Amino acid sequence: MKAIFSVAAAAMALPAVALAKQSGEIPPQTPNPDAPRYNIVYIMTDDHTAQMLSAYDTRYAHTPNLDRLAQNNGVKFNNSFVANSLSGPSRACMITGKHSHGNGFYDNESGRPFDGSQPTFPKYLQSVGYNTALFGKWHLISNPTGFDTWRIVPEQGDYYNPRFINQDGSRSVEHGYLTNLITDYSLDWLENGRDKSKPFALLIHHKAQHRNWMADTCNLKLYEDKTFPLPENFFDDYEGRPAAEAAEMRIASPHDMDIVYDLKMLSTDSTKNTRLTKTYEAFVGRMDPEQRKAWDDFYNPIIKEFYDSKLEGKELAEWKFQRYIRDYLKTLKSLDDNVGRVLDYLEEHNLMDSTLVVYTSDQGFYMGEHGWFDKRFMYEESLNTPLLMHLPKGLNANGEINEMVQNIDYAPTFMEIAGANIPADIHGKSILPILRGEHPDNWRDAIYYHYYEYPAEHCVKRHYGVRTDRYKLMHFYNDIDRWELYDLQEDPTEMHNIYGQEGTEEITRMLRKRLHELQEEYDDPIRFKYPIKEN
Ligand code: SGN
Ligand code: CA
Repeated sequence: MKAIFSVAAAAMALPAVALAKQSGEIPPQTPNPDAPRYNIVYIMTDDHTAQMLSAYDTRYAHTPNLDRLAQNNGVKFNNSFVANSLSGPSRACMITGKHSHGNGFYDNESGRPFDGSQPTFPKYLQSVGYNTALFGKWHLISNPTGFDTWRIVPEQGDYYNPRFINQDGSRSVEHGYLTNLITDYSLDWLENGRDKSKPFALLIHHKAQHRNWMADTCNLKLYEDKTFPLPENFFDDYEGRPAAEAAEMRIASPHDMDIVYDLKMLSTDSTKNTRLTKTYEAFVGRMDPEQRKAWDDFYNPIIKEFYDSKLEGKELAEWKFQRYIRDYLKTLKSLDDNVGRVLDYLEEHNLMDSTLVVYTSDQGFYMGEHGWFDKRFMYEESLNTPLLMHLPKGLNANGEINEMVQNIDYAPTFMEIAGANIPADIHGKSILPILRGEHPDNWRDAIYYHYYEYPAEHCVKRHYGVRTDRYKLMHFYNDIDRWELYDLQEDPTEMHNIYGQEGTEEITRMLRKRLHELQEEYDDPIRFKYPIKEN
């Protein structure tokens, strides 16, 4: 769907980051002859949150294939974070190894394309002899660079009979369900497309689990007999958190979570049309008659029951929550099955011992926590992103990893594996030592976060912050000037903003100092606009 809000004005106000620094070719490489040069399969989904992955949380989802990744020669990261919890910006951080101000891609809605001439990890891998490919959601406006082969979906992509942008610049529409098709193209490249004399890096980028959670017809009937637990802070009153209160991502709100578009309650009575009915009609309008019949056969009885029941208030909010979780899980079933197809292929072709398989998402997501869906905030559910890896032979880490890692770390990790030279201006750190089973003493003790897309859909105000293993300090700025402080040990659901409270002076001072140091280390120009003074 097209952006509802224009952030052109806001985007113009963004610092014109050192654009000159971003451009440029890969410097001549002196490849490390001792590098392990594993193949890399990087599977990234959209909006798949750890609460909905059974390796992390068994309350809702059963994801046996994803869980398989972390079992036997696999690892699960318990402290895995993004640098900017929004699709395009997160992808730009991942591919460059730099925070948003370093790669110049701040937000989705301003329409400013990613500068594809800047160094990215696929280019480094290519330059040391890797064969590289990308299939699926890209979301960086400019066409991909650094890939020998690519095929992407325009913008957010379509679940059914999706449009594709092909490498030769042509566009096509393919019949089928997107999660299956992206996997088909990836497996076909592994089997028939790649240069088998070279190590490879394959990036499989799914649209699933992005809104509006349209499941494949074969999975529609799943989970209808299940009632899922509401998060304990579903009915949050946002006390002491004005930025949270201002956000427009409440499941209970008819404006925010659309009964037709999000929950598929399309009525033949046009007086029941909503803000997003037309968008929904366009989506289901992509289906062929057989797909549409299966869809209508499933949803029509639910639609009738829903409008007959005339639910209101808390009952309606809880009903919306249950439908949201069910649709999300039905969509997830395809994702888990398709990750299974990739693992099966790698196993059947004896590639598991030589291939690092990474599974992650472009960010986490709210599944009713604080009453929300969507992401963007530096609160835990959307700051976190799932991260599971199958490790090839020679990497001896096993089980759970507690070091704090961030999506800016993937690029330097892949570069080190390939034997490329990690550039000095990269922000991330290679996690290869951790994958070898080491616990480096000087590993980071805090992560930095910065979100920019405002004013925009969902109305999440700009903010930056620091998170340590126990505390989080955030500053919401722009049309607000509010600080928030959480003790994650005492208050893991972040309901009590203790900033300014008696007894927090020392920890606040320490966190402000750390925040300032990180802004200096990463050279974030925001520090000149909001200098952090000792309090
Ligand atoms: C779309 C969605 C939003 C979502 C953004 C960003 N609206 O605009 O709900 O926050 O994408 O998501 S929709 O009506 O088009 O579904 S992101 O994952 O791509 O960053
Ligand atoms: Ca996303």
